Amino acid sequence: MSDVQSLTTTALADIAAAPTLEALEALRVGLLGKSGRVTALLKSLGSLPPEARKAAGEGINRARDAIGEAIAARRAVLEAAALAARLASERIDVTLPGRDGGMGVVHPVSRTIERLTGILRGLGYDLADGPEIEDDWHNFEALNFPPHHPARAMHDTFYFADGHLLRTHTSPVQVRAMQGKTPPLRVIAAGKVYRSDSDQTHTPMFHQIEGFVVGEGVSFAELKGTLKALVRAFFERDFEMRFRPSYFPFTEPSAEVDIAWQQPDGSTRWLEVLGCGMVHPNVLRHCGIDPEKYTGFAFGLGVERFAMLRYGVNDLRSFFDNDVRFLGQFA
Ligand code: 2NL
Repeated sequence: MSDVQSLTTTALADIAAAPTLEALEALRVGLLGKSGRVTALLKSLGSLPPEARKAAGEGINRARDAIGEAIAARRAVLEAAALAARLASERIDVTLPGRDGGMGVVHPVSRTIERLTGILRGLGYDLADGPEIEDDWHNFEALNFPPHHPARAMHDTFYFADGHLLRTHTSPVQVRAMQGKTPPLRVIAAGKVYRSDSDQTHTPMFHQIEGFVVGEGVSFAELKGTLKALVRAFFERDFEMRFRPSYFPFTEPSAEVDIAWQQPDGSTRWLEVLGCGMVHPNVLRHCGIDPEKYTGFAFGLGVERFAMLRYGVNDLRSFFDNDVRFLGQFA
């Protein structure tokens, strides 16, 4: 009996002093586990004389119950302390202000489109929209590109297996805007175009803005006046401009427009900024407009080129890297 008494006294002291849940569990296994000391005492009952077994058994059972209760009580204390420590370490101050992601800015390509379309809307043009996945007819045929004509090879076209393609210019939008309409028409189209071309000055996707006017007696003189007004309003400066003869399948005559651009060293050089011309009679016919009654002019420009000139960007590809350190400068 004194064995049980001293075992219990030591066990209760150890349990009360157990510093961690792991230490407490080790004590439990050592006392109440399969090969624990209390378990061993119970097993030893059989070697006692029969008349002593009952009292000894009751004593050991009381010790076992007392030890079990002490372990449970200590575990509750240690668990409460562990929870409190965890809550303290993971404490979140919900009254702190949130981390600010910063204010976004409009992409310089979008800003340029907004500027150019804003100017042209002020000149009375309507804004048209159309699909980026086109068919051969709207992208080429209607625009007077004959089948197998070498001008098609100038547009490095992305084709789908079923013969559809990614539009190589915004002109198919213009075709759709002409179809079934009665002049006078003033329409602009702006958006993404795709050509399989990638180097310092070409990206496989870029942006175009095109405009056309179709009506009775529309002339090249009006085209020149319109483009002078557009360039002047966009750059907020006057430029010397020249119209250089060129070729597009969809216009005749055609011209490329250069502006006299001031270099940082003070000298000027001619920079090509636009393509334009009088809408080819075949294009009008394809769109259901009578070329004997109506004429039209049209022009097209690369948005990134205008953005680079206006904002002084020298690498076209920086528009598409999505580096916020670059984009953030256009706030
Ligand atoms: C360029 C040249 C141009 C057009 C686009 C056009 C559209 C129709 C009919 C006739 Cl529906 N023309 N668009 C005309 C001349 C030039 O773009 O260098 N773009 C970047």
